Amino acid sequence: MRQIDARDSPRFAQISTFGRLPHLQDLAGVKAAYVGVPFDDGTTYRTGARFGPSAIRQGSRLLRAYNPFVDTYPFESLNSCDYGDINAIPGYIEDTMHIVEKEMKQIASSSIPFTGGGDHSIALPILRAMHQIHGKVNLVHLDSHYDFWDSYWGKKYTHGTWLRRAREENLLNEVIQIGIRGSLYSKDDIEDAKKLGIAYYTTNITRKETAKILTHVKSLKGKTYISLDIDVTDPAFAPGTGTPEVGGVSSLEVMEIVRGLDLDLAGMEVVEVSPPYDVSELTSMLAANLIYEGMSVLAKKIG
Ligand SMILES: [Mn+2]
Repeated sequence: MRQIDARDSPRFAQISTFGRLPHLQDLAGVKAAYVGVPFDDGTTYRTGARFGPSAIRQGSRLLRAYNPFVDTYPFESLNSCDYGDINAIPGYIEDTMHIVEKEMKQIASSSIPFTGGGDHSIALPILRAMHQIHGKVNLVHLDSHYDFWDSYWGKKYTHGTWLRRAREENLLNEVIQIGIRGSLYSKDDIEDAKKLGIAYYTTNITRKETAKILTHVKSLKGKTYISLDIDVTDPAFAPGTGTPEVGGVSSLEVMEIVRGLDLDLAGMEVVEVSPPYDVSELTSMLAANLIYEGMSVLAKKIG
């Protein structure tokens, strides 16, 4: 679809939608839709990601029609739109997960969703929806954190436990994590990655051996979902997030990884953007650009 061109209407004008695209809930003919999930009751440290979906829209006002790095017009070739937000219920994580699963199943039955979070707990109901549509999917998970801890304070559903639940529910085939770093609760966490059948690359490997990682990703067979926690990026580039870890990749490095994710794509999410901790829209602009790059790679493949 045609976005509002900044040469016709200044980019600071008009109602905020992703990429200045039309807001549509009838997805007939739409190949890719931006979907907001404004929920942050799964956070274990700083809140604020409920404001992520709208901040990403605001951060997308500078996106132009043509992506010269991927050589594509993603919005036009995917007939993209902004679906709006799924109505999360603050304070009620399990009710919200039911709502997200049901609505995402409907959305993903006709279009490929590009979701703006929201904290990372929203990944579990989205993966349940993906499983209902596609069967087991592969997961490419960009994050500074493993996110496969068993529970926090005796509770099973948080933004740090969704991946273990997804494994237990048998929703996933292969899982590749990129950008892992930071201190751990115990050395056993590393063993758990093996037990859960998860291949992971730390930030150090990610920086030195990106080509090797992308070859690994390319070897994945079947539908694959991309889950990108904005905290995979160093907080110097993306300060607006709930659980920052220093020593991460740069915004350019994460963009180049996303551009290299040549996949049979089931969907993509960018989560954990927390605008109250952001500076000068750095984080929301990066999130918007990562979604744009993801759409561009898809457009080049199927557009
Ligand atoms: Mn994280």
